[in-house]
Amino acid sequence: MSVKFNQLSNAIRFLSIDAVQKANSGHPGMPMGMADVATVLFKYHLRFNPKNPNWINRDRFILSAGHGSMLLYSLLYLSGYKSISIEEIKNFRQLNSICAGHPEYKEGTGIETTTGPLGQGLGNAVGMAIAEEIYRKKFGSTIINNKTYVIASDGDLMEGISHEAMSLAGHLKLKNLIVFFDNNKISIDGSTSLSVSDNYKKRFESYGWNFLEINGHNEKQISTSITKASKSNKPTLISCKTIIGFGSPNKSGKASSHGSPLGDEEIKLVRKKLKWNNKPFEIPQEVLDEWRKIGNKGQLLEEKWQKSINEKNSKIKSDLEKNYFNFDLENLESLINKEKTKYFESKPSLATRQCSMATIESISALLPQLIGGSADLSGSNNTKTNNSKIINSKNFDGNYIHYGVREHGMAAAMNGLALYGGLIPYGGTFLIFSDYCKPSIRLSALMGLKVIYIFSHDSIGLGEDGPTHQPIEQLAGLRAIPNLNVFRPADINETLECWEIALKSHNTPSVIALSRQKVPYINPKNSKENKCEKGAYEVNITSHESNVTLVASGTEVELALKVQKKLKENNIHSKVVSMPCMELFDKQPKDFCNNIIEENSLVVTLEAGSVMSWQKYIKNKGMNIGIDQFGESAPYKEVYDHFGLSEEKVTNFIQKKLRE
Ligand SMILES: Cc1ncc(C[n+]2csc(CCOP(=O)(O)OP(=O)(O)O)c2C)c(N)n1
Ligand SMILES: [Mg+2]
Repeated sequence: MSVKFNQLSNAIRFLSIDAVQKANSGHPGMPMGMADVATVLFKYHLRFNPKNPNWINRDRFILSAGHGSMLLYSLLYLSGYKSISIEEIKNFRQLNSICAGHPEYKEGTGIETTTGPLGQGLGNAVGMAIAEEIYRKKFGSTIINNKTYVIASDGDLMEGISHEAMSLAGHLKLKNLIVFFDNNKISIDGSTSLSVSDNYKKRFESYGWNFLEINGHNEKQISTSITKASKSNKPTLISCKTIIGFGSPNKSGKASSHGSPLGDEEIKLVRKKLKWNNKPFEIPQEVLDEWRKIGNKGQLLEEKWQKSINEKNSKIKSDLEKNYFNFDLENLESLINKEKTKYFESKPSLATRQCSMATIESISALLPQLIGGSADLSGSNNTKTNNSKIINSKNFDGNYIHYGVREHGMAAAMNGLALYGGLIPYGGTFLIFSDYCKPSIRLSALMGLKVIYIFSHDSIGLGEDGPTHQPIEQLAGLRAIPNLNVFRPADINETLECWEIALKSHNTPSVIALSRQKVPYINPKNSKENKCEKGAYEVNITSHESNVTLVASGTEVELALKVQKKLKENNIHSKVVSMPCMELFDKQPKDFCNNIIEENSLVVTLEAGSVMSWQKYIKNKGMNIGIDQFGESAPYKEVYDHFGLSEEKVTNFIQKKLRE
């Protein structure tokens, strides 16, 4: 007897129902509602190979409505991914299970990315779809032609980030992006009519999208819409009218099925209604076989693809492998050293944002994988260089994206670019607007992605634009994020070194905070060693008997050196330490740290921002000099002076402290 379509989708429904019930926690409603759409997608359209989840030309499947994660685990288990066994499904939401509540991303498992924070997956998908266009342009459409499919919920489309991401996708005409909108008109508080009256058709058409509307429980309609979407020259939103908790007599169509187990009694009724006479977690062999057949088709697809590559010239083959799997580290090191030597000779005074631009210009010649961009501040962030080639809807043969004034969308898209594989995204805005990217930065860190955030105008040093633009607490906030390196280089030498570290940090994203104002060259001697790699180093010491240690970052290293000079005029010896990256310093052995910041000296930290992240370095004595109030609008030197960050004032503080 042949297996019916609804037996395939019911397998998803019951795995989800049973896993949530066993965990006594989770979201059954969405997987029950979207099981039909997902089954059609996997059965007839999605090109994937469970035997090789890393196949580069696989279609990407992103669950933006990540709370419905049991939908994804069910699909991966049923179609035959090794990563998800039935035991793992039984362990849903338990410690160390791959079947976490909201999985983010796990390489080689079929979990491309799903999101806890609603809307992020949509932004990631835009980045993935851009990545696909870039690859396709480079390698040709017989080699790269994958689609990016997303399931998004009401909540995803209510989030602000969805507006940024969808608008950018429409502008770039990302035709291989197909979003299924789980239009069940229910969110946690109840009917979506409580809070939203958007006309989705008009909304998406105004973005330049193709809009289709279907019954999300009708196999034929679902399949036809995907075929239509595949042929479109625009991104497509398929609005799927579905019933949340489909099959539950008492909870379907209701918010009560969204985020809690259905309960034993109700589950019995669903089993009866959907004619599913199997025990929990039991999938009839013929249903499982049918699902595995769906998965097994992928191996053939990949083999065919591999053959088409083998038929291409070896240059394309090696480029694809090289570009995708690694990049030229050795050449990067020697390039950085060459640049360091050049600047050691000329010792230029430059704003560190200019230093970053010079760095990008030289490394981008070596690294075609670098994909830059800015949220409409290219000239201020200095992210665009003479080697930047603009990507637009007509031509993806480039390395620079004008993201528009869409910081959040940009950051989420950068995560997607990195997730696709082989590309290294960097993108800029002012440090103050890092707050507008924060949820995505946090996810870069959580997922361990190589994304480089370029945040210029990194302090009150931006001057006249005033307190709305002057970051105070931003560095402290970013430093509080685990697995994120926050760099604040002091000159061109440090900027080159920080960029090198960021490029070599395979599982850690980086923030590079850069100044608007000029800084002098401070590096005392030319060395091949990357001193920023240990987070901090001694810049200058006036005597080994010094009793003051000045620890500063970025633009305040210049101030520290000036204070040191003044102290020396008063016979006080000191050491100046530059600390471009706290996270790296904090990982060094104790001896190294104690040697840099000596216990028995008066430790004074200097940074034009919140002192919060510096408090750990002064123990009981010492001083944190910084700014813990909003800035002021004035020429920057006056603002520095106003907040006590002048050589005279800092020197006086220190002398006073020494007299205590
Ligand atoms: C940014 C963000 N805000 C809030 C939440 C909590 N949350 C999870 S699902 C959800 C809304 C549920 O409605 P919908 O998106 O339509 O999903 P459905 O219930 O239809 O599955 C909310 C508010 C979240 N995950 N992310
Ligand atoms: Mg909903």
